[in-house]
Amino acid sequence: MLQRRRFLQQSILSSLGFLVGKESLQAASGNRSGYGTKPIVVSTWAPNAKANAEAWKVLAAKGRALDAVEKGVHVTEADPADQSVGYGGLPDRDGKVTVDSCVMDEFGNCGAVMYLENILHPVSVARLVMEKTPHVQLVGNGALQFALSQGFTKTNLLTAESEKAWRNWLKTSKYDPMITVENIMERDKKEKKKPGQIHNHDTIGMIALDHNGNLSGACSTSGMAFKMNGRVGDSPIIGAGLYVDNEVGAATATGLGEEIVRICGSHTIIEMMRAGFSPEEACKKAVERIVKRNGLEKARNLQAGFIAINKQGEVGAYSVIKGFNYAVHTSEGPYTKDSKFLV
Ligand code: SD4
Repeated sequence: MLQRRRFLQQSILSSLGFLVGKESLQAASGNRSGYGTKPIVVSTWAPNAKANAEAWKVLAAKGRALDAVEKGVHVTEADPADQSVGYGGLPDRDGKVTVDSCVMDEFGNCGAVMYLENILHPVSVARLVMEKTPHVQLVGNGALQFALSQGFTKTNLLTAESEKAWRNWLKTSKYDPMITVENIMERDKKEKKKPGQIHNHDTIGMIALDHNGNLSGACSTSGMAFKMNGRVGDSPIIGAGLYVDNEVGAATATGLGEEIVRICGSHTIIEMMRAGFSPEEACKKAVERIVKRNGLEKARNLQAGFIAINKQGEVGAYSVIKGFNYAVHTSEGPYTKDSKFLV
């Protein structure tokens, strides 16, 4: 029923557009609550509102969505307080910070770097892989050599705080990517942090729709803390951590990468939106696949969260368990929102 209503809404708006032109259609569909808006930028996790603010500068100046997401992601990559991305990221079990990143533009072009060390802005290297090489993905030392050849310089990404956390972890050496709400609350209490301050999953996935109605996205992470050396998650995998189809929408992910890769999460969401589901419904469908595969009991102990926007600038999100949130910035200003969750 809802689907039908949405379809009718869209058909009416489309015929309006046909009759009175594109600008009126935009006005009609513009900032109406429950409907879409453009330009718009959306990021995984509320603290990434600061990254959105930077991206918004590009969008507000009628710039390209791709430039917006690259600029926006730079903020989080350079922020030592975010221990899941770039500088200050938690290292792997060998004490090495290895970063993964990708971008995708309105033409379906994409680029990615994985298992890259000592580079502050992997998202920009990913963009150059897309723009300057015949390839889509570069990994490890090859990615590093390419970055250096493009003028990037080496930066030690391991901060004293993250090194301390790693040395602390070495005492037990227990890899625990299964994060329950209870665990998070317990850790908050133990570390005397305000609830919600611990974000074991803090990867930035950012998607944007620009003034011209074009979509792009970027994703950047240092991956799961204390992962095996060489491990790569979903974030730099096109179709898993990020997907953009300029006819349909854009989606990106955060959380336990192995689960997101298994269901090709972001691409699944795009296909659901193509089939007529709203961004929120599409994200929910992806979450349902994860939960179905794992069973309820196991799913209760893992987190994966998705955000999506469609071509109209409508936003949606969904996660497996409680605790995922996201940040949005439009011409009406910034806001953050708690995602709905399934389990
Ligand atoms: C990964 N999806 O490497 C990433 C982790 C993440 O916030 O989202 N961290 O699996």
